[in-house]
Amino acid sequence: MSHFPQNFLWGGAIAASQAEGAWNEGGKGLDTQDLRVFDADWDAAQRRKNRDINMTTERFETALTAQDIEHYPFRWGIDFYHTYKQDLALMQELGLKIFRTSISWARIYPNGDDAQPNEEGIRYYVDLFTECHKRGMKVFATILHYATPVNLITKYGGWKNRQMIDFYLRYCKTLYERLGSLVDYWLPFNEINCSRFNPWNGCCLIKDQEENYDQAIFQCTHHQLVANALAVKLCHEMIPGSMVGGMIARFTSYPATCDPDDVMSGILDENYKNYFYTDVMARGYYPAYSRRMFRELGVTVQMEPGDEEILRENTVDFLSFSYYMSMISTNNKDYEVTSGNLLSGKKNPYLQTSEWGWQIDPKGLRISLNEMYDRYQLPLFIAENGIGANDQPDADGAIHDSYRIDYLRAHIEQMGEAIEDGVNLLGYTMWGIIDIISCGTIEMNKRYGVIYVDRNEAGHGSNQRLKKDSFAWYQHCITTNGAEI
Ligand code: BGP
Repeated sequence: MSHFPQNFLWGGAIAASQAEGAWNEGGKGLDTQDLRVFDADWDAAQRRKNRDINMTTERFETALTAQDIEHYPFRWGIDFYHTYKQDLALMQELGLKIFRTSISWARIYPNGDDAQPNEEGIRYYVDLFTECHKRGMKVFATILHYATPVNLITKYGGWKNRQMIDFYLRYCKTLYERLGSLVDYWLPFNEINCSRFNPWNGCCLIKDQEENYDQAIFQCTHHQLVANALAVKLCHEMIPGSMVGGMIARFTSYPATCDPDDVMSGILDENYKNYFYTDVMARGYYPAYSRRMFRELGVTVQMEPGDEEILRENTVDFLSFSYYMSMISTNNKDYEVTSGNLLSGKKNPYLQTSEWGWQIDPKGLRISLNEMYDRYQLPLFIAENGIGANDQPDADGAIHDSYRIDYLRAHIEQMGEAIEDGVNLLGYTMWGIIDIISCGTIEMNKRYGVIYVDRNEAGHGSNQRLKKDSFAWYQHCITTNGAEI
């Protein structure tokens, strides 16, 4: 028996920079993801050390002129730019109702400040989204999924400069004008809370150039929150009835024990890592607890006259989030630390972890859905969920990813429970529906897809697509609307 409404949007998600490749084709300019370096020969320790949560001047300047593409995986991705028709045919075979991807800002405005948009870039997304609809899929479009035109950093200083709001809104206006009839759900920013946990991806900061990193992070965040609100306003004006959302990376956290100190630590983690961002986007104002957060960080956010009205009058139509794992909250240093999406945290003794150390917690998804719906009474959308694993084809080329089926089944079960709890859940776009470059670790071997891509961490391989065992499983899940998983 299915808990899911008949119009539930079963889908899959990717991001332009992690999939398209064609980094300098079709008129595209250089963007921040093209500058992230990776070496397939790095061992585990070097991979951990070199994860560029913080970009450096030296690495930035080296990458600006680098012509080798092997060590810049986002420059080749899985060549989705050229293979999207075959890939969407596979997604149609899966039975997807909706496809989430991001639009590459540097394909539309190669330098971010160009007088005119790049027509070839617009045409690519018109073709891509038209192909989605032809194959029975709605489109969930992320306007900015980290990849910002580099010229906006070198010439204007990136998101620290309030002028970025104008450049971003001009980009939004072009998208609404030229793609408005092809997009069903708009998302201005992917994981707008990422700026705190990966300041390069989130807000293009180069750590060694910042005297007060936290100050820069939260000023950039303010500019993005204002931009998010103005993107909502503009979309509603240009496309009446449009659905424009907000998104965070959901860092669900539990108190390690019933010790009141742990409980308070849990409240602060939930507020500071999650709710600060969704409160501003969904309630329309900076929450009272943010004053203490900023005081303790030594941050003073510079607001301009009118900012508070912009935030209050332009809240989002739905909230979405990525959900992979959960953490625990405590000030007790004795807890073992484990990895997670965008951050590390303390290990929960009741949970298993993925190969990359992320704690697998399906019930945490039900908890997150209940808490967010109860807080805002807004429709919710799970924009990302999945398990990264080093899938290997066996002798006959099959990929038996039973661990992925187990992970997805457990999380979809909990989605059904949340809907039974009364949560209005619009849809679910499984992350990395096809293998793509990992955003956090830049590894091709951290695979999420139900579709395997024959490409190694140096970008070599046939680039052929293979259906994993999870392909047929997800296909049946969709066919039965979540009843038979
Ligand atoms: C989220 C990003 C995605 C994706 C996902 C999985 O934070 O929005 O782009 O990368 O994390 O993380 P990773 O690719 O690092 O395994």
